[in-house]
Amino acid sequence: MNATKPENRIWNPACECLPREELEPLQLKRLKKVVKTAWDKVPYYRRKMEAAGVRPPDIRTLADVSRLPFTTKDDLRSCFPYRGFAVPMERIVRIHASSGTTGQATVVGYTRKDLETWAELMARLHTAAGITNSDIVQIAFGYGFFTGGIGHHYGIEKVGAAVLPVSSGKSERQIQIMKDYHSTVLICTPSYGLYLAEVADRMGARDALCLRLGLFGGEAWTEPMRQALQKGLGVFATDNYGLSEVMGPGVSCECIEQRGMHIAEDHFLPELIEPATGAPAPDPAGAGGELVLTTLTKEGIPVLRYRTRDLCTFLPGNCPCGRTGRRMSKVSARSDDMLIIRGVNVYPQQIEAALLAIEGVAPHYQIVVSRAGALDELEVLVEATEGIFFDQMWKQQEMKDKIERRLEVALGVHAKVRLVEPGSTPRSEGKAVRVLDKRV
Ligand code: DLL
Repeated sequence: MNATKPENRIWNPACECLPREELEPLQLKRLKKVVKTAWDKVPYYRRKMEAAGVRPPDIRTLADVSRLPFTTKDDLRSCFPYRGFAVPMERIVRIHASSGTTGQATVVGYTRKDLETWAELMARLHTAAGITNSDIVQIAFGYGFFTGGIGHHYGIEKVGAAVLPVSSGKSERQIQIMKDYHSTVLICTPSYGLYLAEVADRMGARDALCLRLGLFGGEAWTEPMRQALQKGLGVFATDNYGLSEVMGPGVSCECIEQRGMHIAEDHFLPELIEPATGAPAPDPAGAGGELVLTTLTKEGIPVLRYRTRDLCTFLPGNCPCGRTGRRMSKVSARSDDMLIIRGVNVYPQQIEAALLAIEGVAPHYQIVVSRAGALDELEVLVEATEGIFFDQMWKQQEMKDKIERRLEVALGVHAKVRLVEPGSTPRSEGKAVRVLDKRV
């Protein structure tokens, strides 16, 4: 059963509900300052700005941000390890880094003030999701260079709830801890949350859990996945977004309305662009675009116009919760996750949404891309629920045909479906790897 919607609480109404006519001058003041700091203190930024023919005094309005050059992950990699820092090492008190699995790691340094800002943003996020000082919060994100575990940790402490700093992995032990310590909140990736629901079921522990809230982030997930998490864990599930290059979690978060993630606009200036051209997205509330972020207050590593590669839209209208921060939709995909199958663009999340809308399909799947001669082949391994897989085998062909038809309508290209045994696709303890691309 889904948990009930929590009460609407706001951690810092003075900042989170700031009227836009006050927010924008504050953003402009901070933007000018961060651009000047980047120019003065980080030779890399000065070179890029000079090449683009822009200097700090050219930033007179918020719209002038578009005159600044973009920063990409490769740019940050080129500053490895510390060349992007804008303060001397004596002022850096924490270092995080990306995992480096896809290339040179990107390194982020935080001053004491940056850590205070981060904890404040996390406290806003946790309060927005319904956490109070009575909660017992199990953090099942990895602790370490990854920003998920430690980032959430300090926000929970600031709110005054009790943290169980369990970190990720050892899934049966996670469930045992949930039972023994009466955890009321679970924080992890959505894919790990689903796996934990499955483990709880297997252990017959579901009814012994006291979870009421689930805060999920770190990877893209769909609305049907929210339903699966809410049902599987008995939680009220909210999304939260961030990236290590600009801070970690805390950039944006859903409130209890579950209708888009409020961006902490007093600390990050968001833009939406067309990924192919870099021009402003023509229809931010419709087709949307790639999110670009500029940090407005970070001291250790200021980041100008970071291309996140995350695709989303900006939601129009005000949120009933009272926060004024612009809301971004759930991230629909990463532009670099796009698969081109026989000339058609396919995103893993389109497959997820189509699959989970079909009854009898478990929320676990894997996408395999291969090449047969000159043609790309898309195969989706889909786990059927136990009832269908074991008890109603005659239904399997019917189910497979139904999924293939649904996928073809959703994707515009044929995908071969293989129904596989429950529990047989890979489970993740962190971010799920959904695509196995055998072409590369
Ligand atoms: O994943 C920070 C984080 C930790 C956010 C925990 C939320 C919770 P990175 O490892 O640098 O940082 O990965 C950042 O993950 O560009 C997105 O592609 C993806 N991502 C993060 N949160 C979400 C989300 C952390 N809620 C990259 N929805 C980002 C969709 C997300 N994608």
